[in-house]
Amino acid sequence: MTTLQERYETARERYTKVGVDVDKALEEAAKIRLSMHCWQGDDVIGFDQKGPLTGGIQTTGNYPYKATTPEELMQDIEKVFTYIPGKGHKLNLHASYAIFDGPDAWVDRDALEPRHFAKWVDFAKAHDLGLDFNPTMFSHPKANAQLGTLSASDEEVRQFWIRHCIACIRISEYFAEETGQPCMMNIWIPDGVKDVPGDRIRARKRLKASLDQILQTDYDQSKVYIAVESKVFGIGVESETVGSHEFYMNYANANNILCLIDTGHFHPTEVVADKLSSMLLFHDKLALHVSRPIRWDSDHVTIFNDDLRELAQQIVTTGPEHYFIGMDYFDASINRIAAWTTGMRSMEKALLYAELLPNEKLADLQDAHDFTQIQALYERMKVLPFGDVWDYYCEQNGVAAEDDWFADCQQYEKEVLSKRA
Ligand code: RNT
Ligand code: ZN
Repeated sequence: MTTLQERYETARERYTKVGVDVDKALEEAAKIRLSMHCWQGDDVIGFDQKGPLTGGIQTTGNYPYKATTPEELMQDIEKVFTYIPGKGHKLNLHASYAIFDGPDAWVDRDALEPRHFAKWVDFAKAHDLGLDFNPTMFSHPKANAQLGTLSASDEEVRQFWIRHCIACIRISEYFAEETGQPCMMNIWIPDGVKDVPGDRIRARKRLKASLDQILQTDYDQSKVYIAVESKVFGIGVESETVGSHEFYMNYANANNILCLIDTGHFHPTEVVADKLSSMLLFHDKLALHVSRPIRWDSDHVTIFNDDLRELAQQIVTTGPEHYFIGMDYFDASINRIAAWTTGMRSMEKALLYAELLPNEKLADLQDAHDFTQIQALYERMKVLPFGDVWDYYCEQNGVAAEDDWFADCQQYEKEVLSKRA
C-alpha cells in the first residue's frame, strides 16, 4: 500500500509539471478563513422564540436529533470544526441565538444587549474563533415579508427593526472587542411582494431611510463591517424584493459599506463568480454567503461543483484577504453535522483546488488569446490527483481525510445525537 506521503509526492510531481507550486498552494489555502453559520444546526430556529421559520426561507426535512439548546448547538459546532482544515475560522451568529438566563430574562429583539451573547463569546474564545453577526428580521410576530420590516409602512414596526439593527451594531462591536477580530454584521430582510406590486418605489425609499438611520449610529468601522444582502425572490414574495441587488449595490457604494453577495440569490443562469472581479474594483472588501440554489430554494448544502470551483478561483485570484467568506445553507433532511461538514469541506476543497490552478499562466494565455490552450489546460487540471493533495492537506491540518470523517460523524450520531431527548 502506498502511504499518504507517497501519494502526495507523486501528486506534487504532476502539479509541478504544470508549473504549480503545491507547497505554496497548501500554505495559501490554509490562511483563508471561513465563517461558519450557526443555523445549519437547528434549522434556523434560534433560542428567542418558539415559532416556525418565516421570511420566505424554508428548511425541509425531518431528520431527527436537531440541537434544541445552546449547549447542544455548541457541542455540534465544536464537532464540525474538528473536520475543517485551516485555522482562525469564524462563527456566524444570528440575533435569534441570544441566550437568556432563565425565562424571566427574555427581552425582545430591539432590547438585545451584548450580555445576551456572553456565552457565545466564551465559546468563541475557547475555540479560537472570530465572530460575525446578523440582525434577525424573520421568525418574529413583527416580521412579515409582505408587510415589511425595515421597509414597513407601519412606522412602529419599521422603528422596531431599526432599533434591533442598532442593538446588533453594539453586539457586533462587543464581538470584535472580545475576539480581537473585526465582526461582519450582515443585514438581510425578507421584505417583498407576492404578486404584481401596486407600487415599487415607496418601500424602497423607506428601506433607504431605515438604513440611513441605522448608519447614523456611531461605531468603529475598523471593528464592525456592515454589509447588506440582496435577493432575487423569496417563497411567498415572488414578484418583487425590496432589497434587490441594484438597491443594495448602489446603497453600499454610496455609503461605503459592504455589499454581500449570496450565491443563491441570483437568477439561475447568472454566473455569480463573474461578479466578484467587478465588485472588487470599487470596494476593498466584499462579503459572501456561499450557498447552492436549486430551483426555488437558495440554500442547499454547498458541494464541490463547477460553480463553487469557479467562485473559489475568483476569490483566490482577486485576493482572499478582500473577502468575508460566510457559508449559508440549511438542510433538515440529512444528518445536520454531516450537512454542515460537507458544505464547509467543499468550500475548503474548492479553495485548495483554486490555489492549485496555474492561475498566472491562464491569465497570460488569456492576454495572448490562446483560448485553445486555456481550455485544454482546464481539462488537464481536472484529472490531476487532487484527492491526494486534499488528503495530505487535511492531515497537515490535523483533520480527518476524506475516507475517514464520515465514519466518525456516524459514531457521533450514535453516541451523542441519538441520546438527545
Ligand atoms: C435568506 C438569506 C439569509 C439567511 C440567513 C439565515 O435568503 O440568504 O442570509 O439565509 O440570514
Ligand atoms: Zn444569505
